[in-house]
Amino acid sequence: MTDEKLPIEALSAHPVVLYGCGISYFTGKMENYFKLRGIAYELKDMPFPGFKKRMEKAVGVMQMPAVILPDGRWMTDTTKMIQLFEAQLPGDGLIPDDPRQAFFCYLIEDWADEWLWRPAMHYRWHYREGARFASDYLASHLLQSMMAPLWMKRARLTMRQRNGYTVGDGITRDNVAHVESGFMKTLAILEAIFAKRQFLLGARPSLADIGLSGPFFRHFALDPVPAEILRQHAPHVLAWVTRLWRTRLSDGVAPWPEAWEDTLPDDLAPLLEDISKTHLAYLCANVEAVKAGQKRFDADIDGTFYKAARYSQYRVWCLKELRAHFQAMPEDAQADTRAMLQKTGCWEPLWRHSELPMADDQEKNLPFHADSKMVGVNET
Ligand SMILES: N[C@@H](CCC(=O)N[C@@H](CS)C(=O)NCC(=O)O)C(=O)O
Repeated sequence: MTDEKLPIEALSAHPVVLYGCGISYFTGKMENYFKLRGIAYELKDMPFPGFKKRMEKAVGVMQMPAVILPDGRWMTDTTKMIQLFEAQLPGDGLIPDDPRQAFFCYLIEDWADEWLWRPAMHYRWHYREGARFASDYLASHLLQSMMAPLWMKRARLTMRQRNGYTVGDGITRDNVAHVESGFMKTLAILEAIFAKRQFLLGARPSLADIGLSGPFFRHFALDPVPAEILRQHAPHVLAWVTRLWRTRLSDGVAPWPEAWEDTLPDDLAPLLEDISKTHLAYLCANVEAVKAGQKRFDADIDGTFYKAARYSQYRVWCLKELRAHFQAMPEDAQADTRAMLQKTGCWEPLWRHSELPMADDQEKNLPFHADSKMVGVNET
């Protein structure tokens, strides 16, 4: 973690600028974080194509969102931005003091960021209702300065997103049913959890909830097709989306549960099993592809074949980060965590590959500079 200091005092007088857009996954995650933490922000549309050069110059990559601090510094990557804020903001925040609880927050956040991205993009761009809604929004908010008729901007956006993130990222006619049944399975697990308690770990919101807000706030609870699924099958999940959005730590929230067993109630086990079969299996297949220098790879995920998915150098780093969080724990906490990971099938894939194909010092300067993007839509 960088030791650069954030201008914490200035945050009370000057809002940070959040460049992104009102239907974006990671912008929505950052908005939930800022609201919960009481950090004032001003959301601004990230205008294309003009913003690209500015952002690449400032932080190395073009992706949403970008945060500009009151002192003018730019940041990117929600995961590392949140960790930096959490390390420097005063008071109890969103990362539990108990390292075992914290580890499961990091794991759930990573799964929500990287795996649930796939069904979120599928439901938005595969269905005509979703693609119409999102392409209209994006064309009119982000592509205003582009000289082309609206229909053409919308068609180009839809094609870009499908080529980049749905059919172009391993989803085929044969596995659409798996993407959707996987989503329904996850939803059923979350519905059972939120029918019983307010937030993932209990009565207090944590980093795990913020991670989950990425896919849910601006995608599943907003896009026409999944939003109707939520209304019909997961009303408690829908209630959690709005609960998180209106919760402020400053209004007083419950303390962290004292006993670690209370934090990881039995009903989190099915979630972890799901994470092991989907996200961790995918991360391992991605490691193999990056090692072999393959820009595209096929993967068997939970018995279903994903064809020609895009490699991701960034997601190799994600796996490295999860391991680093585990290794940073004291030994007794490692033992408890390991037992839970073994019970749920997460342990083996976490360590399957002893060597990770990382670039030198990869992502070392996040959140002020990024070396790679989640997937290189324009690269392959
Ligand atoms: N790891 C990054 C991911 C950010 C990201 O991928 N954002 C999407 C939009 S929500 C994006 O800008 N993708 C780049 C593209 O489509 O070219 C984060 O946590 O901020």
